Amino acid sequence: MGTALVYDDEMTKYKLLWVDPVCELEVPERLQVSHQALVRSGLAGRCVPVPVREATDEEVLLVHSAEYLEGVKKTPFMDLEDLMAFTQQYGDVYFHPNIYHCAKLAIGATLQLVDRVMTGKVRNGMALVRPPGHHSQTSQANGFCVFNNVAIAAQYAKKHHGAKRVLIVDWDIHHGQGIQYCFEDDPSVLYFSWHRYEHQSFWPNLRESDFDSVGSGKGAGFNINVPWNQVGMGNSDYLAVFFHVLLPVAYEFGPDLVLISAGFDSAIGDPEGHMCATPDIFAHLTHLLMNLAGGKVCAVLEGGYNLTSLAQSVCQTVQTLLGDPPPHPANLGGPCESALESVHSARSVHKKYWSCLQHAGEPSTKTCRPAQQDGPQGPQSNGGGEAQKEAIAWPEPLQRVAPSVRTALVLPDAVPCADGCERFSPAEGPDSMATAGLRKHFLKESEDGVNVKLLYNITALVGKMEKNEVWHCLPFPFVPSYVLCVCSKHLHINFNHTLTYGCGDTVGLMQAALGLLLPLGYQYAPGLVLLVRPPGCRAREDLWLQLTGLLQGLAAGHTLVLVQENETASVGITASCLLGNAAPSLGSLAAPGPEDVESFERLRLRLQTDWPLLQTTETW
Ligand code: X5A
Ligand code: ZN
Repeated sequence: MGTALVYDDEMTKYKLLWVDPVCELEVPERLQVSHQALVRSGLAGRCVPVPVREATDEEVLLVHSAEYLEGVKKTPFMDLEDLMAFTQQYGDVYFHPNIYHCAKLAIGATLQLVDRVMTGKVRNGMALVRPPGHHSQTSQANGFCVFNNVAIAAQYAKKHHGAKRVLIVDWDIHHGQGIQYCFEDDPSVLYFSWHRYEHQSFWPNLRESDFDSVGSGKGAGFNINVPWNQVGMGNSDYLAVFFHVLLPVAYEFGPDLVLISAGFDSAIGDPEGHMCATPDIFAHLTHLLMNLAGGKVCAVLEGGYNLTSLAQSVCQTVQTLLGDPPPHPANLGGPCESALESVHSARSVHKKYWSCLQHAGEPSTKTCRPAQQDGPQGPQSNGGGEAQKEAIAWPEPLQRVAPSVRTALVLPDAVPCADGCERFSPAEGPDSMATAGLRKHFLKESEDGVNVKLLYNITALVGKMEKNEVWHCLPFPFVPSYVLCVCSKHLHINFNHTLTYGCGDTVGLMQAALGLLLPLGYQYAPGLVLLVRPPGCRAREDLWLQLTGLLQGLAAGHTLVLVQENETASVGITASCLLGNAAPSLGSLAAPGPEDVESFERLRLRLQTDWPLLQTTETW
């Protein structure tokens, strides 16, 4: 397994050859700084390098028309004047004698990645490409894009790897209308996009970028647009959309492959996006997708025009693909009113297609505000080229240092240690004082037979996690109530009952995990996640593994999992999840029971005043 990195500096070898303020942002340095940052941080060295190739005509034709391909094929032989004239036919794009070559490499790079991931040669990966793809359409170039790399990849995965369902997550700040058009009536490809919209006043100014474009015919419900009607959206706004729109639907869909249209113009400092989300948020967006499709995630570069924030965001994404747990994101105060309006609109319009959204409120009547009524704080841009270059500063993401031990296990001597983990047993056992302390604080008098040594090991392990010497651990065997007092800040959510005996079925629990547990956990910002495996949850093994995987996003990866003595069989797979391996896919999920949904909604409503990340509607 491993993480593929597909890159070739040939794709830096085209640029704008005339003056055009609209296109001057799209420079070769975008690719250079992204790749250099990966090399300098040591991340590139941890990836599996995969060579690019040229796409074949047949592959281009999976999405584009023969006439358009023939047209682009002539561009390498054009002089400047012809190139300018050819460019004129399209919007916000430029041609260069070498761009056709690069556009074929950009597709080829993406397909190489899909091949490696779909055949299991690597777990996941990223393709750093230029030109980007998501705006290009059957017969036209658009928005710096020549061929639609990600749309072609989705068709290719279906055709050559038998993928039945492909999820495309487009977190670029522009609407990938080219992808939307391509799969509008196709239920096998779920396209999700958020984008700066400002009531249609932002490029590409399309009516069909609004939340009510849901797809057509058999594809109705398989196109999800979340328009941002104000600039300045931040980490909470992005996470709220993931928790309350994308993730529930994605888990219900159950993709065989996740493609990310990974544009980083949605990050802070970008001259196109004017958003405020910090680069580390991409670690979380990536992490939250990594347990879908059995971990088959391919990120493909789209936009991103602030070279500093672009490079940082690319590093955050790749480091997360490599399996390092994400650092806790800053500024999680909760989503703003405008973001909640977008969340609410998307949920309402999709409730008839997705059972996870069946409790969403009715469509709001006040969503069609006139364009000029924007909030007071938003820096107004006219969508044109003269964006004033105010310097925006943000702290560089902290280096995510990997501890020397990723996953430690405390095990009875008879149980063999799982592959890739370290058996933890401190050289020194507890001295008599420590023993007395442990007994006094954690044990009742009647519990004489308890293994004080094991208890001591667990506390020692937590101490190591506090010092970042270990990320995850799995002590065993365990008697729950003893350990609760060990950590200074913990969030105890009791899933045991539902997980074991379930009023809840897998669907209901998964939806509760996404819509309740994760938002609560993110907002609470625990220093340690204590995950207790309930007795007899073996029938729910895949659900257990999903939880184990997802919860590692919470405490910078400091997860303490407690397993019962008679559950030896689960140690190996649980440990594998802690090591960063994806949980197996749950497949597509059926509708949750109405009782589950109701109690889940009641709880969410009750808690949302204290925990704003739980909100899904603006307050009127
Ligand atoms: C890929 C991408 C943006 C085009 C903006 C044109 N394109 N105004 O980010
Ligand atoms: Zn973009």
